Amino acid sequence: MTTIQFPETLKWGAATASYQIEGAANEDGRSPSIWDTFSHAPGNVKNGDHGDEACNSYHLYKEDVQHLKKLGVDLYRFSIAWPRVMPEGRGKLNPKGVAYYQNLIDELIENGIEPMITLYHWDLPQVLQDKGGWENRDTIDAFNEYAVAMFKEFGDKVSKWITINEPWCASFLSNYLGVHAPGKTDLQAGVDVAHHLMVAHGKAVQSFRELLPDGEIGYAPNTGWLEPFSNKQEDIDACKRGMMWQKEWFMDPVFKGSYPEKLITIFENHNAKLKLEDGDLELISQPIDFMGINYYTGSLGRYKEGEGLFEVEEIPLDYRKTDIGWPIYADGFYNVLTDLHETYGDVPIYITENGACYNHEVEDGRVHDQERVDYLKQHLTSLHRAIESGVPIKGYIVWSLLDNFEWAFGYEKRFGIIHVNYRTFERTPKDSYYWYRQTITNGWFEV
Ligand code: JJW
Repeated sequence: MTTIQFPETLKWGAATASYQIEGAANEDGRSPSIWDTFSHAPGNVKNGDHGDEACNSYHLYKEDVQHLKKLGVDLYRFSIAWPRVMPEGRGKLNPKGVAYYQNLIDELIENGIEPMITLYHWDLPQVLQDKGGWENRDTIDAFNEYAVAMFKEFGDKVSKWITINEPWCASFLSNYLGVHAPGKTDLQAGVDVAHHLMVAHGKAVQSFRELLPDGEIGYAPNTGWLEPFSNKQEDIDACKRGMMWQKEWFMDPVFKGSYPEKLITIFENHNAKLKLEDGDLELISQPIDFMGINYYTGSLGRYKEGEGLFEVEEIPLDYRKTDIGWPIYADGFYNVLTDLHETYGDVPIYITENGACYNHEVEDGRVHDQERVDYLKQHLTSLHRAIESGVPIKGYIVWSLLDNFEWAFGYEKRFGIIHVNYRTFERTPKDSYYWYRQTITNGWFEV
């Protein structure tokens, strides 16, 4: 037996996002988001699922907070639904929407849990999409207005903030690959949205410094890991190009004040231009307090002529896959974290998401999700190795507290450490919940 021991200062958490758990889509003055539109249009989401009811956390938040309390986490990462608090996209606040988050925050604090707020977890107000959404630079100002309002409403009680969740998903996956809302397949739209999201991030950070100088703010990019199939230079280069799309494209502008030239050229070769305006890079590269990292999967990468934008094919070999089909690659997690540290220096890191999809059901009141426990053990071992290697890891936040609406996969794919019955909304903690609770209590586990 080997003991994997974590520093006492490491913060433990669990995460969710508004559209995935809240439901109450048409209650108390919430307006539709692009995900309401997208999920209600046939063919976009598995089984025609949508977030109208989701986990009903809008009404069951007190029960959810009790599950967090028993779990013993330091942090709860949740997101605010922009169309719930600002139904017109900008301007007037909706008092009932604001009250929901005020109540949730109070409930968390009373129970000894620190809130960590994500401002944008993909539910853009549809009224803004109707004017071009993130392709339109006006949305940058709208986001700043919304962010400032939230800093003013909740900044006295909440010190940890995340601007944008997974900008790669919100831009390229949503506007070039067409998988997520608004479902476009246009590389230029992907490049424009990616850039505008980052400018919006920078603008919100600037506002944050004025309003909440003592708080902490960051963003939460997602990245996998591609390990070169061989030591051939063509495989090494292919993996670098593939990684650049998620990693350097969204991190160089923040930490180096520039976009990777290689990628600008590749986009240009596909008729998509990066449109920079004066001051954009200065805004994006303002110092932030931490970087959030969302990590789930990785594989081997090999050069293949003409394969995708970056001429790299992914080879999962015989790695086991989770129930969503993503290869389990825990070494990639260690590789990403040490690589980020080498590339960008001592920026504090929170793992803002890591977790696994397994679709176990309830049997006699229990959910035996040993596979999820194994996944968490493997990835927490990688995290421990990264900490031992000097990567400044501040916290680990599991995705997700609850089974929930997994975007284009709908309710079929379960990531929770708590099972949700979508008919009754009953919550049943899984074996992984109890394992995580024990690990948090101990500060260590054995492998
Ligand atoms: C799909 C890539 C080819 C969420 C996808 C890539 C290939 C056409 C999980 N993170 O629910 C989905 N998640 O809300 C945020 N992260 O397709 C939180 N990334 O398409 C979780 C990535 C993802 C994806 C899903």
